[in-house]
Amino acid sequence: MKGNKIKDVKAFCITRDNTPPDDAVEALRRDGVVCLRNAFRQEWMNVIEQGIDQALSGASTDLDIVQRDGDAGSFSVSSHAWREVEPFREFIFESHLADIAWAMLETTQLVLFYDFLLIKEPRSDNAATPWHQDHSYYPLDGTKAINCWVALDNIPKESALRFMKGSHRPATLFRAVNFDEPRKDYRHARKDLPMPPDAAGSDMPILASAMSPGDMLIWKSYTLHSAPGNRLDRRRAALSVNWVGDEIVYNAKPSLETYRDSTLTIGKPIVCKKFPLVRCT
Ligand SMILES: O=C(O)CCC(=O)C(=O)O
Repeated sequence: MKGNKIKDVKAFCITRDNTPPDDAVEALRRDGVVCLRNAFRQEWMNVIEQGIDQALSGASTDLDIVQRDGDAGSFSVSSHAWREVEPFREFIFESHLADIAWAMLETTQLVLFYDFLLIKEPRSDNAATPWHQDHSYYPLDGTKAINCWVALDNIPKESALRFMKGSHRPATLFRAVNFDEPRKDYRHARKDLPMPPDAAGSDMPILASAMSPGDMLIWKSYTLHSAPGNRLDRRRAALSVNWVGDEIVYNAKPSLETYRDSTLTIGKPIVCKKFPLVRCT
């Protein structure tokens, strides 16, 4: 970051019919990340909170709760819970989320990839997320993949996600890093890939924005991003929903079970029961 001042992520309001303005689509294309303010009202936040209660009390079968050395608070990570957690299913399939994702991804086909809940409890200071790109973890070729990250709490800029502006272009794939122990290799890391660039020594513009509940960040799966731990005395939580579109095909590279299914075929789209087609023209 080389003394770089962190600038705001470009922010937009969704239109009255719950679609993103063209400028937001253009900003995502250019910067690799965009913020939609007030994308979801309190009613949808309440549905997500019901989902969190269920996910944390046993409904999510892929849930990790971790407490880092020296931290008073833990952090919880749940993946691909929509089939077990009814309120998450309701939010993903019955809110206007898919309409927004469809427009932002500029795709004819919109496929649900997985949901991801991340709760950094108060004073989980060391629960930092290292610089990475989401695509490094996916067994997928193609570039039409986005993450729709809905803030559930007030998040000041110093606790917010950070992005390297424009780092999704060209679509260079970097090596997956180990979130738990960044100095050790990630178990599915592809050693033929370069490590992500070191933001500390880079003069690439860094973007970050304070968020309010219901605001949503959308970024491309090749955009480099990171996040600090939660030094606040309150929760810092988000539910993100990841989508893929046209030209995304399975490549069978080693990955977590979350991103695979036994029915997938190399070189073919990933549509199946686990990754359903949600919109198409
Ligand atoms: O919210 C965070 O702290 C990190 C989220 C993230 O990096 C991701 O979902 O890929």
